[in-house]
Amino acid sequence: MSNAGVGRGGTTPPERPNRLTESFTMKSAFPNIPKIRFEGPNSRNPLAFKHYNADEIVEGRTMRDHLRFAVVYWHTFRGTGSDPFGAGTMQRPWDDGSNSVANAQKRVRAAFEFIEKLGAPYYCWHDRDVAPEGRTLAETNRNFDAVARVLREEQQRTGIKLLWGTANLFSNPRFMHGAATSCNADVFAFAAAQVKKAMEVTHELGGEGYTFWGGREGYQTLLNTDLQREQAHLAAFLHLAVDYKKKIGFKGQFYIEPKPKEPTKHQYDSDAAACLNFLREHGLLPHFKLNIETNHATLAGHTMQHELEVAGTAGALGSIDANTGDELLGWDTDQFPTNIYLTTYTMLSVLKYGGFKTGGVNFDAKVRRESFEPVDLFHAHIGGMDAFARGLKIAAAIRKDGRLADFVKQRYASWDSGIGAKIEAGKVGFKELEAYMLKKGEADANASGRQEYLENLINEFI
Ligand code: XUL
Ligand code: CO
Repeated sequence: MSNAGVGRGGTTPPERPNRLTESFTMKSAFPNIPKIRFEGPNSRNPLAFKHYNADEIVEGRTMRDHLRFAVVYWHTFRGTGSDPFGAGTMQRPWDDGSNSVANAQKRVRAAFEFIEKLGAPYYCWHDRDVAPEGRTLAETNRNFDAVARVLREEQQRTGIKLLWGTANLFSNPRFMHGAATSCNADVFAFAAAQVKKAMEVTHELGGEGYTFWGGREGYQTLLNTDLQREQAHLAAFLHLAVDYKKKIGFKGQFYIEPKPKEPTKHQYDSDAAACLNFLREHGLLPHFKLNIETNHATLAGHTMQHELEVAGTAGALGSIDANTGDELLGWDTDQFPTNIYLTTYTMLSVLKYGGFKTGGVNFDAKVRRESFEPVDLFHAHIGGMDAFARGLKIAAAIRKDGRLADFVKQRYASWDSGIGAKIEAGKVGFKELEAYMLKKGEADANASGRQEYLENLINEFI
């Protein structure tokens, strides 16, 4: 009973929204919305792709395989639109608002109808997004199993796959001091039991990865925090997860998702460099890759491109959470990505490091509180997918053109022979370098960095 409000040709004006009280009686959750198709850049249909053409080949691979789009369960099917100043606004006629298992199962059908119509090959969840918590851990696990059965059915029916699963270790008040880094050892044990179960369900559903984001693994004040002990506990927790992964034969990729703050003042997984250092220090690097999120990068004072390059040069670029922040707001607004420069730079880095293997472009993004109709979910995802398709095509064109890569190669030409090659090969020490420079008297002249030329070059392709 969703009023899509927008016809195929895009000429129908939006109808009046459904009232929130209207009960969901129809079989389809999105009855007025067709399967989203590629219509090309001249289409004016808001429910069509202008650039994402799943079967189109770019650099020898289909767009579908390059981008591996995923829909998140948490924002898209559990987001209510509430904020600290007001109640939820979202119209979700398929959802009765209750915390029952039956409602959770019904919601799965709506979710898969959405993902199928959109044509995204993957989805992602937290354990608590898909199934309600019970009074005890045992009851919670039973709820999870009951909903996972429906998830499996819908995966089989549609061919949609699980990109990664994760455990929500931050919403329940028991996690107020963190999960693996809690001062309360029982909470560590609870978190371990929860991750064990979430890994099992991910494995059962054929998940291609499993993500650890340190929700409250950090501190609000150092006055009450034993930083050394908390970080050691986090490392121990991740080692236990690696051990359990082997025990159950789960072959999916483990990811760490950096974020500097929110909900805590400081999170231990604050940015890509901090995560890599932590993983290396604790012997975990071979078992993890990074899941880089745009809005987390900017909260850390970095660009997405910076975080991707830091992960990529370490051989640890695994997946991305695609969204964007707001330049004027200093928090995690999780908006859908529409900026073509952002998607171009993102895809330039992704292609440079060999493309996604187990990861993909996961829309960890939410529609605005004011965009409360079901059709807004389609507009948001279509826009994000088209923005990434354009980013992919532009990045491939820049790579084919070759001027950018040639410029960078040429910029470092002094390292390809002579003294530069000797330094890189480790053949000279300070003594030899001094002798070299005493003989030469002055360094060769510098060349321009040509930033403006390069920015113009990028614009030739946008
Ligand atoms: C929070 C965030 C999470 C992770 C998964 O900012 O990005 O949703 O992606 O826990
Ligand atoms: Co995320």
